[in-house]
Amino acid sequence: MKKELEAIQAEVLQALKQINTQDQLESLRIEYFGRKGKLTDVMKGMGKLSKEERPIIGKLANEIRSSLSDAFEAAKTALDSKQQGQQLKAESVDITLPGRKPTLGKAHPVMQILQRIEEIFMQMGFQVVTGPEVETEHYNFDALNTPPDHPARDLHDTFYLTDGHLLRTHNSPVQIRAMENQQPPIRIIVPGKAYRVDYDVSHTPMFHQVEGLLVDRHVTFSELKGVLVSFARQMFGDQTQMRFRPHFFPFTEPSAEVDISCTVCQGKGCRSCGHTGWIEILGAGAVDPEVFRAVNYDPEEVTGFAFGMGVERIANLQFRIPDIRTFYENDLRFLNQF
Ligand code: 2NL
Repeated sequence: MKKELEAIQAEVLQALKQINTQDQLESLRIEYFGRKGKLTDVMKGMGKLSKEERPIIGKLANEIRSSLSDAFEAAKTALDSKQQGQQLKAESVDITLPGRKPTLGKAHPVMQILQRIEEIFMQMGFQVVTGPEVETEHYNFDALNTPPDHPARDLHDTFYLTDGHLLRTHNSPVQIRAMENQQPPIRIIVPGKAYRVDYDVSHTPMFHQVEGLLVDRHVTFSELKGVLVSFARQMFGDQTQMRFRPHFFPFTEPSAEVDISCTVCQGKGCRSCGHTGWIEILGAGAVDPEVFRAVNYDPEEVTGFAFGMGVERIANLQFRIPDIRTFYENDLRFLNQF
């Protein structure tokens, strides 16, 4: 039995040297120390020994058992640290690699143009004013001398909400509110969103407008012209020419549509300007006396001019985009170009 025990000890110590994983170690432990293990089997046979032999073999068995148990413990520790070393190596980070560049966002192309327009008018002394996008018929139409049967009021053109509310179809209502709240002189621009039932290459149901209003004593059409020419030359370049074509708006009299010399061909005529050399950029006029009466200004005392422009249209010209709907598809491949 002594020989058997010593043989087992040698066997186990030899086997431990071949162990590579925790699983192998555990199988080996079960093979010898488990309920049906080889060492356990030998120990079970101790009952058959004589009284004299039993304490000697028992002592030896306990010593072997305990020394093997220590050997297992040592093997386990060695495997643990080997495994940890491998894991650290596998998960190591190369701190000399360059970092990932954070992508910086920027203003939407329509906003870039809007900001530039604001900058130019602010520098000419205009204050930037904003107001509600949900309006009443009074502020959007009545106060702007737009009769009840005017086509602009049509359900097909205006987004009507409940309780007599609507989405403003232009930014003029903000200017009506500004006139109600302060006395002349007034020199403001109103940037922001407007809404119309319209959708094609040059119209989206939501679009951006900048309207401008100047009211004081003795304001004339020539000041309107001076302000607009100055704006156009700063926006489109020093060589830009401007022309006023007679037009009609309910809220201005006289009214004009305003063209600039084509930014593509410098007025020579090309496909962009329909071979006319001119491109329409805004509408303008002298404020109609009826509009002044609606805000309790005396048309005998003050005069003024107003204008309105579509921002997407200007962005279109500046960036040469054929279809303005692409501004609102939010395709980053498109937007990242600006
Ligand atoms: C256009 C034309 C225009 C105005 C807007 C205005 C506002 C008040 C009084 C008088 Cl409070 N007029 N606004 C005047 C003329 C033209 O816009 O084609 N916009 C895209």
